[in-house]
Amino acid sequence: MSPSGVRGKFITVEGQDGAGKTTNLGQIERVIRASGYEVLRTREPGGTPLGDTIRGLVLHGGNLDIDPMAELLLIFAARAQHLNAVIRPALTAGMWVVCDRFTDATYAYQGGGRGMDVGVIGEIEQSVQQDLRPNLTLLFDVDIATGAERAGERSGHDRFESEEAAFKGRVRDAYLARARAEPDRIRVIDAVGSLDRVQGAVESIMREYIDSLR
Ligand code: T5A
Repeated sequence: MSPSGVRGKFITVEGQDGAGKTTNLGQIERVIRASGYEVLRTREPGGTPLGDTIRGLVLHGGNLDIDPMAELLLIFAARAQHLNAVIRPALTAGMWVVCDRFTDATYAYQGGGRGMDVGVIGEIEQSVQQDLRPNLTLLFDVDIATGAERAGERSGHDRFESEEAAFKGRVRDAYLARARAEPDRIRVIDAVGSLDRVQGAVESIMREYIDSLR
């Protein structure tokens, strides 16, 4: 059951750094459009001028010695703005929203990676989002070495990409634990294979979801 006023569907895309989320967003959008729905693509942290400013701090504020609780609150501050200025209005207008990362990333990075209390994350989530949760989440899963190798091909690593392998392992474990807890919403894609295979899996999950609505 959707929250009141929401007519569109909220699709989120998750995974470790370098898993291939961004590469596959276009494919997700194409399947949705081909089924006759309008789509808005956005990302977190970001999606608004305030959110992009916070993104700059959280990803590149390596010199700021950001406290984990401050990081968590900055991410939810960006999310509050994004939800109220962009995501809710689009869903209310009947558009589908495809978001590159959302609150599962907070549970994975701040909860799993940084070890923040997931009960606290849940309380802030409830205050900021009320009853809004993603309808479907595609989790791109790769082993740590593959993710690091793919992310490593870019120059200038952000604060999370610069973390040690143990942090990345906890992020992956937290994502997979969430997928086990919510298998209907979070669909895991083995993203180690060729792009063709990954795109085939994306297409079949999206088609199955859209068919289930008819
Ligand atoms: N964050 C975010 C938090 O800590 N808490 C939160 O609540 C939120 C919302 C955001 C950072 O913020 C943190 C987590 C993140 O570290 P980001 O830029 O949105 O950063 O996320 P990144 O994961 O850094 O994005 P990346 O671009 O690194 O990862 P993607 O999008 O998963 O990977 P992508 O698609 O750019 O692909 C990486 C490379 O791999 C290749 C691509 O061509 C590209 O070169 N590739 C493949 N190669 C071979 N085979 C395949 N199947 C391939 N798929 C992709």
